[in-house]
Amino acid sequence: MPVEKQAGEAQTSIRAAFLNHLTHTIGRTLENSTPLEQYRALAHTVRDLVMEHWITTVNSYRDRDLRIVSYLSAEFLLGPHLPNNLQNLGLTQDCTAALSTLGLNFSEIAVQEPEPGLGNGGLGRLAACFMDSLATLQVPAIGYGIRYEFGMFRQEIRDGWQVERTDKWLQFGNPWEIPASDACFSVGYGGTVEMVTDESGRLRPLWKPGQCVRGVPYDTPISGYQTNTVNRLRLWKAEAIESFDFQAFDTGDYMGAVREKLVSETITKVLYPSDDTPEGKRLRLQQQYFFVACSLQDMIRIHGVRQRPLNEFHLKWSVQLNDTHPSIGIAELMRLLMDVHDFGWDEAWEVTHKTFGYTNHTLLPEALERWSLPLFAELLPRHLQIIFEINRRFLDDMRQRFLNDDEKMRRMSLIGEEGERSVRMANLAVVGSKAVNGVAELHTELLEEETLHDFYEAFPKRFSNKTNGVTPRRWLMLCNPALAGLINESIGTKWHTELDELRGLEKFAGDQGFLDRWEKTQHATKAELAKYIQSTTGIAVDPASMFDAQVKRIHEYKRQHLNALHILSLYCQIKAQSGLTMTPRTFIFGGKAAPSYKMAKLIIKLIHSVADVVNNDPDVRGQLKVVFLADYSVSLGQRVYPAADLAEQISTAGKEASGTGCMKFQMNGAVTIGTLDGANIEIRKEAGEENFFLFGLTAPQIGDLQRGGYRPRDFYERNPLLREVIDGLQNGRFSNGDRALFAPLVSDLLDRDSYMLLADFDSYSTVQEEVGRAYGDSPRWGRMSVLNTARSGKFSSDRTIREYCRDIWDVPVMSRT
Ligand code: 26W
Repeated sequence: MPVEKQAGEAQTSIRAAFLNHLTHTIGRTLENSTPLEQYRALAHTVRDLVMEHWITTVNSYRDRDLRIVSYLSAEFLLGPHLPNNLQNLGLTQDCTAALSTLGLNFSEIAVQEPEPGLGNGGLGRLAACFMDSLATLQVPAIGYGIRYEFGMFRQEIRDGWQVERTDKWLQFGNPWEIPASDACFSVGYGGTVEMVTDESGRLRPLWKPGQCVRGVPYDTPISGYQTNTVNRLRLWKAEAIESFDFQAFDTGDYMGAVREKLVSETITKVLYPSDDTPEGKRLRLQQQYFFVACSLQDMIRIHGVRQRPLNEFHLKWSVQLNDTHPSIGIAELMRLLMDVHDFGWDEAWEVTHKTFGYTNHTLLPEALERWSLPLFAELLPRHLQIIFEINRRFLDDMRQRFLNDDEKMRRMSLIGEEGERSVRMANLAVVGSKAVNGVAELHTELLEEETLHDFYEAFPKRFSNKTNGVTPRRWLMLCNPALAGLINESIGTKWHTELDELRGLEKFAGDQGFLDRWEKTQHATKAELAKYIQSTTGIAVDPASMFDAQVKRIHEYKRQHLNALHILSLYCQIKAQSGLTMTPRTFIFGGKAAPSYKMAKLIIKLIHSVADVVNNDPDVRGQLKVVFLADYSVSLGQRVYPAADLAEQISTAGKEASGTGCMKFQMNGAVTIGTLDGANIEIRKEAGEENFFLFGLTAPQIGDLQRGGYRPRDFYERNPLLREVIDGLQNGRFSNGDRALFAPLVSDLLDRDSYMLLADFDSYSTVQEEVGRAYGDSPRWGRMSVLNTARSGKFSSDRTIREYCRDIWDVPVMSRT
């Protein structure tokens, strides 16, 4: 049959190409190669196939001459490329078969891939899901970011504490990237701005930077699912302009010449591992300006290649700012247009403010970026002038509209005057963009009504919501092949690119035969995770127990410690009532804490202490197990999401902008226990109230309680179980008698409790009891699980990207039907 013949051909050619790369690219024989070398040969093999599509994509985009989406993001948290690219090419099976004819195991080779961890968490992973959907929907798009030499730190656990290790992901080269030496640019810093007269006799500002570095682009092909489209992710590396300063060398200052190189390359050395708390560090501002300056120069270059005048820049580009990190781009585009390309102010502003869109990703006030004025003036003197001028014109305009409401002007100013004067990047981003969006309904509402309220009043039409999504290709098909297979058998494969099709599963929710298969599949996936847990932590867990997972950055607002308090309360109950039986549960935690975030690190220690107590007490009779999986990453997420029964989304209401982990869990059939926060609200609406475990105060109730003088100690005093747990933390019961260990946590909870754990504890515990009962009722649980998957269609990043394309970017999306 011709189809089989084709499949045979694919296998043969993969096998030949693999052996060829092993010899000629890696320099090894099959017998003498390590799994890492085999991975590298295989990566090259697959990359070659992707590259062929890339060439055709570039040509087709050129012919279509469409507007290009430029996604500017300081983070892209891609996860492993190899399995994803194979899946997109439809070659997973052929590749697996080809390798097995050589006696090799695909999975063993694939795990060798070092993960490109170029992001902290949600924001970076969202950028990666968006790149996947853009390619799959065949939207011309370029992702621009930073090629950090060291990505997110590797987390080790020593005696229950987090220890950070450098992530040397580039140590053995990166087969997925291609340096593009034809598009290097210079980026200046510091120096002075002088007024000079140009040839036409005009007086104009001229920025003379004190330092210059070179940006070198590294391109990673981003393939779409079963399309020929391959988009480009262009990440910039900083290098010295002259890597060898001959003048310095001639005069004998060899060390000085090399130092110059080191200083320049520092800019893209390392990803800042702080999530939500901006470190007012000079290097971070340097990074932001670096990648934005390179990217805008590159866009202008491409615009020139397309033979377009620059006053049409906004017609050919839509530039999305992934949070404020790249928002200096607004001042930079103004500068390029005026100082380099001779535009007048109005002409430049016309182009600039129609070019950008700004997505906000956080409501935490401490996470809104502000740069101290002296630092800004020192690094980017010309940009500061431009920002002052944007601000002057903007405030003049606002003063007229709002009749000299000084208080309002003070709040809206791009320059903060309280304490040390600062540049407010969110205000710059809103003023300089045509569109502003939040990432979930509640989040957008809170932006409009609170955080950015003055701006919303001034420009209501500029604001919209774009609820986040995740790519079902990685987060269901790739990570959960067993469940995906069952779904394919039941409803076909259209859901791969039209996730709403999962609705077709609803009709099986009452079919006991189907539910049995569903459960069997889940059980097998859980058994795989159990094996991983055993091998990495030494802890034996039972796949028949409920897998209750909380994997995400460790942060007080995400309240991993609420989960821990609840586990301790179950433990205390068991200790008080010997023989007490409860639904067996395995609590799975994973996540990194910012290295400087003391309380988050203490929460990691707390989880380990809880694990020590609970896992080793024979009275528990194995009913509760607690595991912390070290070094949470995209690949580890791919193991956890498919194996979870219960997803913990328990942030303080009003604090989680959206959350995207919740969506990955839901797609894989986990049921959520959660607050009315972020995307939980929409997940519950889609899944149906009866298929979601809701607890806790709402955002308005949290606000009221906070304003009315919240007294956490009252909750402690009223709830004996809570008191027993907190007393135990205080008196060393859970820390081998160490009373000092958790003192900072306890005193924070009793005296401040900014995230209102104690106020929500009661409701959380009650609902957890209900969860336990529901899990014991397998037909009920199975039904809830199937319905969660069936109703997760909204949370595909394809839907999100379609909305951005329609409402903000104004670009067409290819229909696949
Ligand atoms: C400069 C310090 C800093 C670093 C990162 C401040 C803020 C951030 C990000 C905005 C944090 C982040 O990743 N936010 C998350 O974005 C996700 C994607 O929209 C949301 O789903 C999460 O709720 C939000 O916390």
